[in-house]
Amino acid sequence: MTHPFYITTPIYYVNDVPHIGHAYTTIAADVLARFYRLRGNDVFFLTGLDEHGQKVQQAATKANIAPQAHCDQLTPQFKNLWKTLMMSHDGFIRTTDSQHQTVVQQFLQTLYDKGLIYQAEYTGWYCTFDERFWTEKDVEGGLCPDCKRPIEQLSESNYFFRMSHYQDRLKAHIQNHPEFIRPASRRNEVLGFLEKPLEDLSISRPKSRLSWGIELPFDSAYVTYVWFDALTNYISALDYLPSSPSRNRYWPATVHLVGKDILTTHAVYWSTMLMALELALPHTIFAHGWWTVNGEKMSKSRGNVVNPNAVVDEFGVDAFRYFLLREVPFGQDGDYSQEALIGRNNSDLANGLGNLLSRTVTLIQRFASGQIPAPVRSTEDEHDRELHAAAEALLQTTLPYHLNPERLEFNRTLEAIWALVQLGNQYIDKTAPWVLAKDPANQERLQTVLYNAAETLRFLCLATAAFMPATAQNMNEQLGLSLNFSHSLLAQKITWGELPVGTTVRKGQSLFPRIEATTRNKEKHIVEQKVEAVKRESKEGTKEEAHKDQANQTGEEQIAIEDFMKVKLKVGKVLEAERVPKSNKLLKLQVDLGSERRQIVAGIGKKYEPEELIGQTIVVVANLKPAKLMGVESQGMVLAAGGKEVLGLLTINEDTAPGSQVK
Ligand code: ME8
Repeated sequence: MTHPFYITTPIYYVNDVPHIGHAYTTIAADVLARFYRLRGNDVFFLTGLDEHGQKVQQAATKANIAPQAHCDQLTPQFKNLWKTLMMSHDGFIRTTDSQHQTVVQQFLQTLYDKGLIYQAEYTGWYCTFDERFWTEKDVEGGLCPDCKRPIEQLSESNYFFRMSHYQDRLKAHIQNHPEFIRPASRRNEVLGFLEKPLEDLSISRPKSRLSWGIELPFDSAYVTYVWFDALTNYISALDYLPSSPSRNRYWPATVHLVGKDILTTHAVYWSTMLMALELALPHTIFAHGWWTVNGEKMSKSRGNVVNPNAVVDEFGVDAFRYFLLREVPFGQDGDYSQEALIGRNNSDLANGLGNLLSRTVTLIQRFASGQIPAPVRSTEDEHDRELHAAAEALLQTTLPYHLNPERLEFNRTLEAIWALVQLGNQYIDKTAPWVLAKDPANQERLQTVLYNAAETLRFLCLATAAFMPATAQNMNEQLGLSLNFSHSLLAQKITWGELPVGTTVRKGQSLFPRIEATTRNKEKHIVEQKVEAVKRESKEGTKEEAHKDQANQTGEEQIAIEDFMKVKLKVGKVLEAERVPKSNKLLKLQVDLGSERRQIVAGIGKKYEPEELIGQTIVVVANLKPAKLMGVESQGMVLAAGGKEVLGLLTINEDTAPGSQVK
């Protein structure tokens, strides 16, 4: 019943602390692992560290410590980051583990015994950084064709794996298995690479040049090439990391996730090694794209390496997970910038999902005593049916389709989930429960609407669980559901209408507070206002004089257009609304102004219920000095008709983006 599903990430070099690139692959693997566990698969998710080889030895030498001590010091940095990012790996391998080293030596010995490893003198161009030889024809101007660093000519006796023997078999395998290398563009690249004669692979390094590695079992003067060591991890781990040896259970891997930088080593070296060892090839090797930062290659020397810990501290783990997988199709390159992350956080997460949850819980508390009401089927209309169909299709069809290991369209999956978020918000706007609540004749319809809003969120909880585990759990708690995400909840068909009636909802913290964006803008805003205030004070006297002269004949004071233009009016969308305690007039609104969110206290509580306002597009005076009303800070003013008595709020019917200017 439960198909084994083995997913791996590259094992990362311990030459430095982990960065956003490492986080990316590992997050993608985690989403898959969580999703397939929810689907009832027997998942083994492996990640770990590549601890041998030149890069690590060099880093240790630089730090002036022994390589093993260096690795031991850096390992917790990776392990802790994976905890912070909520990784659910089942195994964490270190290539210095003795059990791993044993398997590497077994593989080497097997190939040696079969005559597939031989010794030969080799002269070539060697790149220390990439730890590989290049042939004369690859090299241009004394530089490594890959990393463009200077390379040197080296001649040494080494051991070679007869990789060239497998060229035709590998080509045929790739041609006959379109799912083997994904995406298709990368498959074509590998096929192109295989058009040239495939050379044998040097799999040894003389200890005189590199001592930090696994010794060849048949010649103690050498250690093995770090890639022979590292690639073996995918199999050696299965012998000792699961609770019982599981090579037969999980091999061949369902999917090796790798960055495009290491596709050749996986598609060619690893595949031919497996062929020589008479082991099955992985089902899919998926090469994802490369992240740059603010349009630039990420590098220590540029000082632009993104530390995932810092991003999570600032924006939260799920905003980070969401951003990385939503922003860019998995096989393509992407650019990371804080602005882009803030934008996604504010629009998709806070205004989208966060808003849907918060308004639904508020509405249920207000109009159904905080308990999920029973729907009355006879009151259903096409809005309900649309929601129902979209939610079921999302879980039953869309997610499994896009998250198929051959496809891995994480961004499309999230787009589809967010289409349901949007539909849910539109459903509340259209059905307007606050209007229904005004007429007892609409009670049954109101119940149906509130039920359906909550039911949509149950589907969204299940749909987002693999991507954003903390958020799904938070939603689960606020909705009073008792979903246990460690169970295979998606193994059975999820049917609309299974949400239990009578469950008590609990308003919790907002899912995605826009702390950083708001604080940043607020600080800027306050500074700007202080500057304005100083300017105003210095002009006070002259202004008063001028105003006296400007009264028109009707007695109404006239102002110049410049004066009017000083008032910055903007379109705002009401995200949240509640009453200010002990006041029957004041409402506290959270308003989306596009780039920021503002809290505005408005004296419209006699005219409106808070729930009526959520989702309304209004007009806000955006450059008003902040003030406190009944102890609550107000960062702007809403426009409404009327004097002492409010007659109506100024709203905009057209679909206008929050933050748009009003003049
Ligand atoms: O290559 N964008 O380790 P490594 C996207 N030890 N992904 C990135 C990235 C970026 N800018 N930078 C790194 C090794 N990655 C070997 C692997 S496997 C048997 C041995 C990710 O520490 C991406 O997954 O250099 C890439 O393949 C991997 O980190 C390289 O990590």
